[in-house]
Order: sequence, then structure tokens, then C-alpha cells
Amino acid sequence: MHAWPASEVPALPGKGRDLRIHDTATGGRITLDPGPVARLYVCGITPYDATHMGHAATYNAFDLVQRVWLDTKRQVHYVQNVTDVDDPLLERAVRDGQDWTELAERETALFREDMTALRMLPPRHYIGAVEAIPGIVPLVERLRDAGAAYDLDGDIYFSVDADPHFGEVSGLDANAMRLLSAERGGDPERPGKKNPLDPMLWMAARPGEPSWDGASLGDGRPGWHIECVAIALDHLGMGFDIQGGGSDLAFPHHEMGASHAQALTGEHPFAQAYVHAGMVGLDGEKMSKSRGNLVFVSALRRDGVDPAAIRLALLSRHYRSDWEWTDQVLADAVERLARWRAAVSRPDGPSADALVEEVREALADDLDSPAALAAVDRWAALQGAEGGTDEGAPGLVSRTVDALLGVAL
Ligand code: 5CA
Ligand code: ZN
Repeated sequence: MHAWPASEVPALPGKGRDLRIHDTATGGRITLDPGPVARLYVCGITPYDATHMGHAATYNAFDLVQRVWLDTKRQVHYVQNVTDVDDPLLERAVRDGQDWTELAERETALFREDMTALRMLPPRHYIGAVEAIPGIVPLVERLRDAGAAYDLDGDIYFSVDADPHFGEVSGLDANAMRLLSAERGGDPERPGKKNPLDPMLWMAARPGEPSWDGASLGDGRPGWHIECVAIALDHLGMGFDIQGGGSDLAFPHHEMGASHAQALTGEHPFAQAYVHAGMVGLDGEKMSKSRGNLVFVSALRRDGVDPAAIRLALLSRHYRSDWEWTDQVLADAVERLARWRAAVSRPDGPSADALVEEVREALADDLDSPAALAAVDRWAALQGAEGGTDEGAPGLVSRTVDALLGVAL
């Protein structure tokens, strides 16, 4: 699949700092040590209702990761998937009487437009589940042949007991896992499974549903977790730097993905860090397609809201916190954008050399975007109160905000 166009990232004077980030698996902050090419996998959308503020907040967090790495003069090898065949997508298509491929294409196109408008840097590889199927089938065959997967009435399940590290990503106990598995696409109640938590790798063709040639697996379609594993292993390999997504993916999705990959390769870990963004809610509930309590990026854009203000609204909350989207969050961002634009539109101002370092430090410190915004607020306040004589300062502030925060002033 094609991704979306990249916005330019201006180079800043000096050099950025290494990223220290909260890793779900260790439960603490770790300093990543990527090589000259940092490797990032972020779970993409299931395209049946794109793009709500929760999605946008999660992609914003990982866009900051990229920007911090680029500022350290590294290249970033970023991969994202599109879950363009899965139960919820097929169910929505049936409900609305539309073709599932058209639904997926339309929503993916809208997502690309939203990402472009928000100036999110595109992945180098943007891969759909359907196009990944030829790579998924041999992985499932290998797992089965190694005894890490088994057949249940034609469906192939992964045996979580095949990975000695199973459970280490989320750190949850068996009971919590079982509850979350039932909530998030698993089938712990299905009789005949070796372990109730075992997830499906390959689902035998069901009447009325799309299916593909699975060679020795028979016709069917892939399970959810193996999709991301196949794409990540193909484009990044084992031990890549960050596996990212919202906190709702820690279990089962990232737990199972790590175990699939570890059982396949005999290597550990799948990713150096598992990084999870908090959930954005509306009216006290997690914003989700199934609940239907959504604020869409595209709807705000249609209403004439500047995408830079949407981006500033996302940046005003720490990526790991769960927070509520309200009209006030957006109103504050609109006001901040106007204030910053006025401050950088003057021909000179107070020196911004310290500001560059403050924004760098804030973001390298577990992506503390509220602290980064506060630093720019302080410079803008000084500009408003006293001004300054540094002719390069307004331009440097613009470039810093653009390069590190993705906001064009
Ligand atoms: N296609 C799968 C991942 S392989 C999926 O979870 N798709 S999704 O469309 O449901 O979500 C896309 C991304 O947005 C995921 O990283 C998910 O964790 C994140 N996300 C979904 N809802 C929210 C929310 N309310 N707040 C923050 N992030 C969210
Ligand atoms: Zn995924």
C-alpha cells in the first residue's frame, strides 16, 4: 500500500538527546540505544471508521518518537500495518450493506488525508493485512510444524505455552488475561483449546466471508496478531527498537505478537521496548468505534479547525495518560496556536537557544510534550512582554516547533 506524503523536517543546530521511554514489559523507563537506523513498528488502524482523536493521539506519540530520533541524526525505519480484513471490519460492512474492500479503501484513504493534515511522518512501509497473507501462511505452517500451533476443527491456534516468555509484555495474571482476551477478540470459552488464552493464527474459511489459499493450512484468513508479526519480521526483523500502539493493545495483541515471533525464531525479545499510549475518552468512556462516541479528525477539519490546532491539542496531554477530549482542550489549543504565531511573526525576539534544548530535553524524557509546550509558552510570553533583539530567534522557534512537535507556525 502507499502511505502518505512526508512533510519536511527542518534540521536544528546541535544534536538531539537519546530517548528515554516507558516500557510496558519492564514497567520502567529505559534508554534506548538504536543503531544508526532506529526501527519502529506501530499498529495501524482497522479501517472501518477513521480517524478519531484517540487514534490521532496514539499516532502523535509515535510521531514524536520519530522526531526525537531524527534529531539525533539517525534514520528511522518505520513500519505500520492496516488491518484491512478482520471481524469488526467485516461485521461493519455487513451491517451497512457495503463491500468490505470498498469500506477499507475509503477509510484508509481518509486516514491518509488526516495523517497528512496533521503532519504525521509516514511509515516507510505501509502494509495491509491482505497483501501480507502470502508471508503469513508459511509462518503459521512453521509454527505448526514446530509444535507451537495446533488444529481445532480446521482453525489453527497458537499454543501460548510454546513461548517461555509468554506474559512478560503485559505482566498480567492469568485471570486478567482471560478477561481481556474475551473482551478483545479472543475466544477463551471455546472448547477444545489447549490453553483458553491460545489465539487463532489461521481461521478456516467461513461461508459468506472472504478467504485466501492457505496452502497446507487450507482456505481461510489470518488471525490478528500474526498479521503484525509477519509484517514486522519481514521489514524490521527481531529485536527492533519499539513496538507501539494504544494501551488497549498491550494484551492480548502485543503479548501474543511477541510470543508468536519468539516461538518462531527462538530469539528474545521481539522488541526492545513496548510502548503504549493512554486512552482518549469522551464523556467518561474510552473513545471507540464499537461505542460510537467519536470525534473525528476529518469532521473537525471540515468544520474549519486548523489541523495545527488539533495537533497542539493532542500535544497538550502526556501520551501515557488517559484523558478526555473536550471542546475546551481544542479551544485552548486554538488560542495557543494564535499566540505562538503572533510571537514568531515578529522580526526579532529573545534568544531561543535555550528553548531548543528545553524542548529536546522534554521530549527525550518519555515524550513529555506538555513540558515542551510550556517551554514554548515561556518564550512566547517573554516575546510578548519584553521582546528581544535576536533576529534569528523567531525563525529558530518556528523550526524547533516544526521539527520536534510537527506543528507549522
Ligand atoms: N488494527 C489494530 C492494530 S493492529 C487496531 O487496534 N486498530 S484500531 O483502529 O482499533 O486502533 C488503531 C490504533 O489506535 C491502535 O494503536 C489503538 O491502540 C489506538 N486507539 C484506539 N482507540 C484509542 C483511544 N480511544 N485512545 C487512544 N488510542 C486509541
Ligand atoms: Zn497490530
